[in-house]
Amino acid sequence: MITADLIVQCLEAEGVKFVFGIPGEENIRLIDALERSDIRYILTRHEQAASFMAEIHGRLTGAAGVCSATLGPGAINLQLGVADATTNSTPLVALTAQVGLGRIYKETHQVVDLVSMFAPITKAADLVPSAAAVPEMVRRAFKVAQTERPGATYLAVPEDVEQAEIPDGLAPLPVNRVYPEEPSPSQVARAAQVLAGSRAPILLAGHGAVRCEAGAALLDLVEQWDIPVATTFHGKGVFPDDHPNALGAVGFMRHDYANFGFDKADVIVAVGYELQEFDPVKINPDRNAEIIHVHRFPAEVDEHYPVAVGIEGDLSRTLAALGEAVPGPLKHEARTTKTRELLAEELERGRKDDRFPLAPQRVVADTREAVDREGIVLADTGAVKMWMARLYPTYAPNTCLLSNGLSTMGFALPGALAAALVHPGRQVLAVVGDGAFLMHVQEIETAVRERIPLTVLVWVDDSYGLIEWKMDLELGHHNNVRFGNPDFVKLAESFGARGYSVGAAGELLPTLREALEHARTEQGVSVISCPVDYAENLRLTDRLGDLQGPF
Ligand SMILES: Cc1ncc(C[n+]2csc(CCOP(=O)(O)OP(=O)(O)O)c2C)c(N)n1
Repeated sequence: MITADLIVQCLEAEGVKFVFGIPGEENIRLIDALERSDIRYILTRHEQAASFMAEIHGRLTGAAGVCSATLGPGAINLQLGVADATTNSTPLVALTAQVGLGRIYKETHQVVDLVSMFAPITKAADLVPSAAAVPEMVRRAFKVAQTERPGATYLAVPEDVEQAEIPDGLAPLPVNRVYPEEPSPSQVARAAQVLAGSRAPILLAGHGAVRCEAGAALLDLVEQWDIPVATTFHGKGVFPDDHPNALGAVGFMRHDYANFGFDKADVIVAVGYELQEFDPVKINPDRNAEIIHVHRFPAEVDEHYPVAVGIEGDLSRTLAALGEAVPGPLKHEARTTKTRELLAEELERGRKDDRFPLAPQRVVADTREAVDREGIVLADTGAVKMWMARLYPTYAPNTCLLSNGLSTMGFALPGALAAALVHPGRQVLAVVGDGAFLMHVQEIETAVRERIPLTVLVWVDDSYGLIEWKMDLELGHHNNVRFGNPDFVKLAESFGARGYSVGAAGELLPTLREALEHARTEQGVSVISCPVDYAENLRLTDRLGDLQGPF
């Protein structure tokens, strides 16, 4: 046995089902050892796509997704998804080759200091110095990646270490889990005191609430207290948007409907909120709301996030303890009704809007119509994310996935492949701008080859739309954002996939349904190109600017 075999044994012991990546000369033995295991190696067409696949795998399972690359250029290509995972609190383990220990100390072909390059974008980055270190180092990489607050970890395996014969007796270490603590009764009592003096409390559910599966406890507490609940973009779905207490999502660049719920709030109960999700200045600009911070770890310091009480521990048990300490219902002046009406009206107007190119609201409404409650939508970064995040009603956690920590373009298409592997049988839809689509269009080949069902809805505006929007807003004009596009139907067909082009508003919904059905019944791969009318972008920001609260 050589080190490569031991690494694979350790991955199996961690429960790894997939490794995403591209091999290189320096890790062929690892790839070969994977082939002899029960782990499925998904060969991708870009290492960056492999890192996004591992990230979405980690996001949906809570267990680290694994991506792999060769040394130097391959490893560097993994970095965007690795950084995205860390900033999006998602467990991921990146494994790459490195030049052998026999030459790493000198100027030598393809050497760069990978550990130093990965250190700032991971929770831990290390070089594996010997076969003997493998069981401990792989176990630690997974443990650190998966422990709250989760993120990426990195291991570099030198070529000569990977090939080394291993001494007898080396085996994977047993996997242990880190269990959350019980909330401190004295902190719960302090929180109860703050709530007793509050006239307008509001609840904010963030990404941590999704990861820690606090949805059921959240629902119980909100119904008991009868207070409004907003989610972050990453929290979407942890509280169902069709519940009467749901305000929708906060995080949009302007004062959106849900933000009005915070205008009068004097106490914000923040459950699993991480400040990287969006700047708390958006919900507490005047710093007059006190924060009850409920999470597995202490809050980051921010002047707009004044923590009156921090409770660290299991989120569901903390919410239950708060419910026992404060029976409710609580009085609150913030009203959900007006916010909910505004959201519903905007979506309803969109549903009936027959213009071509399509109104963004129409695309969101039809997407919601085509995807069932458990179906997973991945919305890429751009204006498309803004429309989906604020308007797409979400009913279950992890069914509307966005990148709002690093806000990277390009993750949604490769991520959709991982989502389909994790949840075969569930609908999966990648919703991407035409800019982001061409960043990872090559993974359509991966989907076709590996028979992974994939449906991609491309919002076509021939521009980096979000940047055009921002330039128009702040500069009054735009430049260097417009581009041309290929024929998306022919492009899809050239990969052996189906291509659809939406030519009228009424065509979108039946096309979405047909493509999703093709994915379900035949593991089909489809690309739908849908022209959108981004004149709505400025209209939206103008309208929100004119909206007067509080309500
Ligand atoms: C990898 C990466 N590059 C650049 C950006 C900056 N950026 C954010 S949104 C955006 C435009 C996205 O364009 P497109 O994918 O066409 O979507 P649209 O905004 O038109 O909906 C850009 C360039 C980013 N977030 N990530």
